[in-house]
Amino acid sequence: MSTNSSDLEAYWLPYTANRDFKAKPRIIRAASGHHYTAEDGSRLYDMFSGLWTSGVGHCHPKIVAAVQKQVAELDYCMGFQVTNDKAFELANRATAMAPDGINHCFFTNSGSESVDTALKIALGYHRARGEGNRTRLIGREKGYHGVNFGGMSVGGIVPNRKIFSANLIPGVDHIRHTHDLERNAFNRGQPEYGAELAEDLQRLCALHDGSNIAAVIVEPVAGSCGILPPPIGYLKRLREICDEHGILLIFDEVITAFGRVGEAFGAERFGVTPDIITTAKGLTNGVIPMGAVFVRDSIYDAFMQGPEHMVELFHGYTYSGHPVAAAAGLATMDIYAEEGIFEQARGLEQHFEDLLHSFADHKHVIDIRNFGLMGAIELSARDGAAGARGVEVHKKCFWDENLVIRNSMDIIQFSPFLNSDPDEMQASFEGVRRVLDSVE
Ligand code: PXG
Repeated sequence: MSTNSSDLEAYWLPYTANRDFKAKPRIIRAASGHHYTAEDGSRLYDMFSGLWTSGVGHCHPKIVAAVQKQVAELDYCMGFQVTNDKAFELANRATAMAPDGINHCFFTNSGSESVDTALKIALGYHRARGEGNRTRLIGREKGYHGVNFGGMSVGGIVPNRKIFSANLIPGVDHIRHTHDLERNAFNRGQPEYGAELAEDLQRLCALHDGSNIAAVIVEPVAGSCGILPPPIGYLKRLREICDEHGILLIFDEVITAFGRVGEAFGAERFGVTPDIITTAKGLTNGVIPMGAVFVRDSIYDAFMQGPEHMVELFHGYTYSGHPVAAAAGLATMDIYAEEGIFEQARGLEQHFEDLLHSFADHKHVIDIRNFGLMGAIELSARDGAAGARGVEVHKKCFWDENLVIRNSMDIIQFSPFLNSDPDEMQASFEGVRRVLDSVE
């Protein structure tokens, strides 16, 4: 039996073209700060900060030390009925950063679990208040809310849903997406046009009757579909319509929370407070898997009734509030505060935006979108081979320029470190330009 990493058959990679990958694998064996080390020893600059996860850089010494200490002190303890000290500490720290009125959080292990947890909390909340008829869930076209059945159902990315079409959860509908190449192409930051698309929620309230709708879930800035910042005024209008009909508003901030848009939460940056916020990724800087669902006090309070010996919410994961993950989260919160990470991120926005938009005149580029430290360059598709140009750019960046970027079909995406060095950022985009110049 072989056990070395050169035998590639056993591992079925997620969201990856397995056969193509295994023909010429891209395998990382180490990381430090803003760089990866590949198997052959080459050093690569990470233009995606992990997978939106590792905003303060890889192997940050404070997180490494906290995890090492914790795993030797308390590796695990059950999270049901008995739990650990670090989970409480992290809940206190993280909720202190949340918008006013949001002072409770529920721990999960991923963004997908956070989303499904949030949807369940929304349904349970209405039922606890005697509005059990509010069962309908509303997502948005092009939304990404992870891969579990609830999140996939409210999500709006077609390839993710296609083979499960008949198995999605019932009672879900979608408002229209806000992508508008005609009116908003090459816009910097929030698009000027499209606030009126929030009225699509009124259409669904008229169709289903607003009193039957439990919650609406959107990403404040849609990420996975290729960065769609909210049109100016759009989120505020969604909030108003939700209030008008008694619908809970859920912001999926798995990407946007913890500095990616220059504040602790997108909610803060956009000045719109949802009822529930889902997070993961930046909660622990990606070091140990963990997610958290933040809820308004009124939601938590609605569950805290009935006999006190009874479980209020029949939901939880074996690893909810895992002590080692919580220790990583606490160290991450320390770094955010001590190193002024969100301020650094905010300070890099203009430079990042200028670098991205310097590609506007490139022959392959049909749109550029950005907000905070989230950016996308959309390339035109080759005739009859949608996605081929994007993946070629990804691979050439890796092999020819020692750069890790992501592509989603023909959209190339960037998630710089929150504490990027401006010169390194510039040099990395020069590499991307050489690649774009070299592909057909
Ligand atoms: N919600 C949002 C908004 C996300 O971005 C999830 C939920 C699911 O999280 P987990 O931890 O279950 O993967 C995500 C995940 C990309 C990309 O290329 C983004 C994600 C995952 C994979 C790729 O933008 N985000």
